[in-house]
Amino acid sequence: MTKPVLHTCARSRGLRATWAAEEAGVDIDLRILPFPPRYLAPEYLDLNPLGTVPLLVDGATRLTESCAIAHYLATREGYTPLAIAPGEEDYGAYLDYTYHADATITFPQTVYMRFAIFEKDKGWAEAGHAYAKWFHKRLVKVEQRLEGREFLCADRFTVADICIGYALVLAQSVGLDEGVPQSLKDYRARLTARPSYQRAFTREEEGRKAL
Ligand SMILES: N[C@@H](CCC(=O)N[C@@H](CS)C(=O)NCC(=O)O)C(=O)O
Repeated sequence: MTKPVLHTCARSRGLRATWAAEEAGVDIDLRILPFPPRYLAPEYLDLNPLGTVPLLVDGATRLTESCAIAHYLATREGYTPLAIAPGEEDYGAYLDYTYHADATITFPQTVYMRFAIFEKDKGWAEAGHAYAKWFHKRLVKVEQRLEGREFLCADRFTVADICIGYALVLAQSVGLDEGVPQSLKDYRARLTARPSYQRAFTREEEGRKAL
């Protein structure tokens, strides 16, 4: 079997993939790029014309969606406890929270980042802050799901926790933590205390420092 190559930027959504690789024990070739690669590593566009990270290349298989990559790495050689198989209780919830993470939660976070941080001088900061509010309101589903639960699905840690957990990590690093409920901060603290998260974070930081 080939060794999967993960192209990513430290602390980007690719952290979902680096973290999943550590949890699943998949030996990946981690290639850290400067951010944004579109401008700082234009040759990357030959590999991924979108210019986005992460990109996973595994033989002829190529994926550019962080949550799909996390699920792929967890199931590359068959189902593992990190994923939930069809027929198992919480299979639907597992899919739902895994997709929910980027499509519904990280989406308003990135609009906030663009308008309120990266391009705030263009006069769009107000729109950015409106998306911050939208982000906070959208946490209600995860907040309710975790009432009385340690993890999102099947009473165990899964890729759904990685995908949602990353959005909460991002919230903290981009100044969106004020509107995050305490229960979700506690959940994030449980997730980021995992040795596999720590290893993934450190690997990415080492790659970033070596640029
Ligand atoms: N839905 C994709 C989004 C990928 C994405 O937009 N990644 C950001 C970094 S977190 C990026 O590459 N931004 C730089 C750019 O668009 O040039 C995923 O979950 O991986």
